[in-house]
Amino acid sequence: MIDEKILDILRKNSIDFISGEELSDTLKISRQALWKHIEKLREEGYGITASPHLGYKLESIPDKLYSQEILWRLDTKKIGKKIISYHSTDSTNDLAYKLGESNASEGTVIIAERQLKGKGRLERTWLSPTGGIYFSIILRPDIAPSESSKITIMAAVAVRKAIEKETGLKPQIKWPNDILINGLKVCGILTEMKAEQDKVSFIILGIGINANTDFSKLPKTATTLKKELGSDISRIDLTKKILKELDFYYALFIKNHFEEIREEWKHSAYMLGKRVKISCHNKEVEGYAQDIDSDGALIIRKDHGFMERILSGDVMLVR
Ligand code: BT5
Repeated sequence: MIDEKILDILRKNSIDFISGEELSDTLKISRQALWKHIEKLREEGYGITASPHLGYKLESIPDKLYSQEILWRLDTKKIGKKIISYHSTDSTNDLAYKLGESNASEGTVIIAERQLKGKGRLERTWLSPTGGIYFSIILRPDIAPSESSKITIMAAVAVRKAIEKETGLKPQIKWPNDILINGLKVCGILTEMKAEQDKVSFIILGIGINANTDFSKLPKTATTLKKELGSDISRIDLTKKILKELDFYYALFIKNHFEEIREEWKHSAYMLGKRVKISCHNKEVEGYAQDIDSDGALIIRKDHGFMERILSGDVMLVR
């Protein structure tokens, strides 16, 4: 808490030095204790200049996914009111799931610099080296389990928008859970849920983004924002933008405005109108990707005009 208060005061006075006396008086701690806190913050990567006559000044902040950095002026209503950050964990989805079971509040975010056992769908692996952004959010929507795929659609729309706003890039959404740039995967989304009969008790929305990740550590089908832009991005700024967009689109979703979300999805869909092959539940379906319906299912127009509705699966473009 003291560290956060120090950062708060230094940020507000970022143009000038603030004297050690003023700082320690405001925080009601000794000058010696203040110095220890400053040293700790410097070890965490904060650039704080200390001058014997002038006091302290914040020169730079580290690009680490510290909760206090993401929370600074975040200004969301629900998503990210509480953020817990880790340097390393097996899977943020697993941690969030445990918290979900212990009644953690809706919107709580678990974020990590890297994951040792990052999860994709169907027990696949999500490679999660440092430089990426890996986080999971606890959601408690009042919906039936069959509606949960709409959450993935909502999240894809929000993340796509945030990446576009932050970087100027134009990502596309590949149904159901990928965000692509130039046909390569930059982000994956994994929604898991706990449900009782016909009601969801909570959903864990997990999002992994290849931000400044070392490109050579990822599969050939992947790209990173750094590679696409030719320079590092601020992971803190991007994370804040994503949480803000999620706050906005989740509120729309809760107010039953899925139709608007669906329209936006369609504008940036990767393969609508194209011929695709989908693997789902040990079968393959081929045809033209026609639309997504009001449940977030993909509608395929097969040869001879038959329509098939697909709730989940892996889509490949047929060339
Ligand atoms: C996904 O699965 O795309 C969901 C990924 C969700 C990751 C987040 S990170 C935070 C949270 N905590 C977790 O443990 N998970 C979530 P799927 O559609 O099944 O894609 C997995 C496939 O993508 C793998 O089989 C690889 O082929 C490929 N892949 C693995 N790591 C990748 C990466 N970093 N970038 C791009 N592609 C990757």
